[in-house]
Amino acid sequence: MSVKIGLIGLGMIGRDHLKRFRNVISGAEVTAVCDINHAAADAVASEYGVTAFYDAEEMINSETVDAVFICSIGPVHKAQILAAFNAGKPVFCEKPLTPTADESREIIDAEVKAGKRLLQLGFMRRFDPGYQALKQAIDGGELGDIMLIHCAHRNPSVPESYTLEMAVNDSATHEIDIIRYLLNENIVSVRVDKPRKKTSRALPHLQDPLIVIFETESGVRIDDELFVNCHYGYDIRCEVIGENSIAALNEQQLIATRSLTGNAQHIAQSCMERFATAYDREVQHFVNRISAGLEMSGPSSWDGYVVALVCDAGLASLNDGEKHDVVIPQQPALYR
Ligand code: ISE
Repeated sequence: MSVKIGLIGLGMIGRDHLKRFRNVISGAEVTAVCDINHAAADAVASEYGVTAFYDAEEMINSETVDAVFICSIGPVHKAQILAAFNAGKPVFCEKPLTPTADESREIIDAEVKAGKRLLQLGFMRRFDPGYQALKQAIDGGELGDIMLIHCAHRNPSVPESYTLEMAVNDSATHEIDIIRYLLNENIVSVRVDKPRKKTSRALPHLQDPLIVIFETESGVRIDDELFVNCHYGYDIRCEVIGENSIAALNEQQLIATRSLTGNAQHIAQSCMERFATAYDREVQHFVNRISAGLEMSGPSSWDGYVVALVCDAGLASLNDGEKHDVVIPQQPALYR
């Protein structure tokens, strides 16, 4: 029997997932969509032949949905997640879990009280074949002791609504999660450097690029270049420096073109393009767990909470330029 999905939030990523459910995912169908923008909800509902809702809680409690798929903006995640928990329905939530760690803590407490994992968080990079191969190389020991990681997070441009804080909460959040995933350890400190030079392509309220320095429990040092108006493409780089050898994400295209102008490879222009496979795989994973009657697995609320703690420290550093420590409370047994 097909899992009936209620999808909240019809922005760019919400619409991308809608298409994914229609064209790629098996074992599930979107039966309802919800957006506070009535016209958007009505238009998408009629295009897809599904029910439109304007109120998330009403949709979550409706019998037309078995599972909740949250693609709304971060500030409304907490209320929607807690409503889904109350209705006993599994939840997929796009990152960030919540904009602050305090709100994420409330979600942890509610899930621990429920006694089972009800949520999969949308840290799609964990499902990317490249990052998975990097993890395998690290876990297999062939790189030796890991000392440094160089990351770059480049977007062609960002909309006017993108704030300086979003460089940490919305963009660096991906590196924060993937570093923990790759190294199997927590980040203990964070410092944000604001280079004196800034791209003329950035809107005046932004400082772009930024460099973020993280340190992990064992002392691995990570630098993360956040350059969200790089102009040329959506380019995500990660190079892991081990004592014996170095491993890095490769170029993403299957072919390269050789011509009079040289050797060329297409560069993705959006996260939807660059991480298409990862998105497909994370959503199929969510559906498969529900179909099999299993608890949620993969990136958890706990991961979202810990990332939010690092982001809180990152925002403090963005403000004062100092290094900030991250203190992580004991992990509840549910997430071990
Ligand atoms: C956006 O929200 C994403 O999640 C993208 O993956 C990231 O590259 C971008 O910087 C964020 O704004």
